[in-house]
Amino acid sequence: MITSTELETKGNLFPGEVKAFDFDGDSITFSTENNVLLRITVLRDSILRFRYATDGIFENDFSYALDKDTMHGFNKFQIEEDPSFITITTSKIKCKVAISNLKIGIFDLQDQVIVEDELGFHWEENFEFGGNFVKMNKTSVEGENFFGLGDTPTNFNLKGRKLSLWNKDQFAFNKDLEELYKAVPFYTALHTNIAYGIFFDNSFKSHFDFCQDKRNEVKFWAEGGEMNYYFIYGPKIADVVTSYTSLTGTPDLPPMWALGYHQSKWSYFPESKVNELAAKFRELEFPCDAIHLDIDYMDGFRCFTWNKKYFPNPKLMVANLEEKGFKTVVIIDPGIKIDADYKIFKEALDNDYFCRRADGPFMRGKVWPGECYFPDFTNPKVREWWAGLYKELVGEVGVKGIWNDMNEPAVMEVPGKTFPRDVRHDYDGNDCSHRKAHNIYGMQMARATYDGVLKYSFPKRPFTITRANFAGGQRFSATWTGDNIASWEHLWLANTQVQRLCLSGMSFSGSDIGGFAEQPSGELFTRWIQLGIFHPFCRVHSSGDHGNQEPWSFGEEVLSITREYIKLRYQLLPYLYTAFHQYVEEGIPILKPLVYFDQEDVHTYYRSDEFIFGNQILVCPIQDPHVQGRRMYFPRGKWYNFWNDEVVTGGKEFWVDAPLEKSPIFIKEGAIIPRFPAQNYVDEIEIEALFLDIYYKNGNETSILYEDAHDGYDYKKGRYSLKTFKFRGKPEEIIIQQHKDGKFLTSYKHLEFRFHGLPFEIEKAYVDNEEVSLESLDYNRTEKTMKIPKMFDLLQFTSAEKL
Ligand code: MIG
Repeated sequence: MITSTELETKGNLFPGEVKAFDFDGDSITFSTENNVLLRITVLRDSILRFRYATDGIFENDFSYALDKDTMHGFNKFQIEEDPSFITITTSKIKCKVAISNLKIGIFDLQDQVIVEDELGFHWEENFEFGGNFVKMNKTSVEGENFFGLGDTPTNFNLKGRKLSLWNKDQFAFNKDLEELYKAVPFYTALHTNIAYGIFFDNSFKSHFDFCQDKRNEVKFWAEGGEMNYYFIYGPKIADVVTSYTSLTGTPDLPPMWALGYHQSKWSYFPESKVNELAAKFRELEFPCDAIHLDIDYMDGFRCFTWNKKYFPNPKLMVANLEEKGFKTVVIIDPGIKIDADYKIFKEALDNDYFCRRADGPFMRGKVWPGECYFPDFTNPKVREWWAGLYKELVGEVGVKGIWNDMNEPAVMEVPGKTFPRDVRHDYDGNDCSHRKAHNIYGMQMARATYDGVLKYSFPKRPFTITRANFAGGQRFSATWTGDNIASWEHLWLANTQVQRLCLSGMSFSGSDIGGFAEQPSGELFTRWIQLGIFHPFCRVHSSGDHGNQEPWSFGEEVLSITREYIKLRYQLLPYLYTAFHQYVEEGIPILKPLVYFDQEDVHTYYRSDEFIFGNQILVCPIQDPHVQGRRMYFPRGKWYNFWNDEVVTGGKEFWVDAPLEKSPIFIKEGAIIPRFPAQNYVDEIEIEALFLDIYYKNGNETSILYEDAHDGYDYKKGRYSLKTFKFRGKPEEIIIQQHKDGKFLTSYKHLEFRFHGLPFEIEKAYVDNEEVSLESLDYNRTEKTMKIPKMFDLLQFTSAEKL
């Protein structure tokens, strides 16, 4: 009997023997007896691109994921040929191509296996779709671990999981769900202390099997397009992630206010409610920088309109909020209401900007406004038009941030909750169906939005956030994890997902704090805030129909605890901003999972509760109700308890106390942590002194501090300040060297040091090799604080006995 799969497909096809190969610059192209082409491009000494064609013809080489400014870097290589293999050797790796079957093996220079093809490249013709399903199988070395893959809501280590990437609106999603809002076909693997990454740059629905079907086999395949992937060598996870992020790009720095606290709900209206909300934050001195308006601000859910009954004068409202230190962020969806009297609809219709079905008519679907058509954001002309639509909203009304939702794209009441596969897309001149464009639709909407918000915010920096995204989409937008639930499991998920997004190039992310669906208890809300202050994007949002989720909705205790944590976030803004700068410049994730922090420590492979915020703060959220503490794992090294300066030596698990008002926070020894005074909103006050908390270490540690004007683009002209502090501690001496870079002059005059864990009493101080009196530094012996002129190069503090 013939099964339906056999009817639909021909079964697996293979390349066969290599017949010839050829060079061209940094590429080598192989052709086989079965008319397969493989082109290997050496992008850098640690990055190889593999591209396969099945009919002897490559497609037009086009990718939305890659950053056009990506640098190729050092890529010298050698080729050797012997009867069985052709070997490509760079200064870091060897890639062997088997002549008999085109299988690939990649080794380090010590001939240690990094990864080898199992079946290798193969494909299957799909008759229904009229194209290939392209497949790759590789062997997995014993004990291999897998990390990454976007927002996947499952265990942090992906070993043993099977997942597919197809952007999907999943209201109140659950753990282990296969498809969610984003598609980031990139993972990092780690075995025998060697890390490497695979970035499968294919926007069709893709699938990954991390040793589930077979315990020593990894598979990835896509339902169309080319087998086109990048191999990225580590050997550190950090190398893999930063290389991937430099391939696919990073965003510009956001305005600092976007790193403040955001308050949202579906929806705040009318204007009087918004004003009350704003007033309440200030009255309670609960810091807040942004208020989000959800779909009800619009007129009948028509994008780029206002409901004039609720918001009679948006410009005035936005200006009044701004005066109190609040930025207004509003939502914009892709669905455009079919309404002949609606200007935006008419414009798109007249210019043929809407997506069409394969046989001609427009793609029609129901979303909030009712029946809608959808702009084809994969068309550059459409993106330009869409960007221009922000002229009024951002340029004139003064809205400071745009929130893009429903761009998976989501369609209501249809099977699959999205467009049918036949819908046509421009794909920047590479005309295709929705099969190929689906996963990048949201990213291209976010891109068009970013272009518009940038244009009309300039010379200020834009803020944009999107729900759906694809690899590389971090260049255009922040993101959040979508419609979660007010449950303890979802607090755990938020923690895992945001760490995962950070390993997937998308550091500017966060969750709906407190949960979107249902209502959190005060305890859950508090614990979630305690986690959320360490997420690069920090917003409370809820569906609004299960009760209130403003921080004062849970009584006095919750209000006062959560306020302290939000204040802590505001105090740590210079530290977070510095981590953001490192992300922008070097692709370093803002949150570092423990395995990223110390991959030589096997204990970290399956740990995901704890993470490092920036470079030196260890955080472990409380993820269970009614507990007074928990066991947590401390990575190797010494850690100061943030609350009482007790020192813990890591490499082990310990119990930590965590009553509701104290969530576990630890500081790496030797760290110098910058701190602002608490403020109600960013730039409320002029900073007169920057606090530096100095955590003593018997040894060395380097800390950095990035500063600029907090908004605008002067920093790109050199008006930034990047300081490197080199701390060196001995039993009776501390030396701090400061290295300064950049032309930005900070407003404050001096630094306020606070020493933690000092093992000796400071009796003598030297600034730039001159002895100064402790009085002149305002040294407070009990508090261990002192004032230091900010421009020093070298500080030395010793006990009297020393000299
Ligand atoms: O169908 O705009 O994830 O944050 O509040 C729901 C209303 C549409 C889903 C988003 C959510 C937002 C909601 N939206």
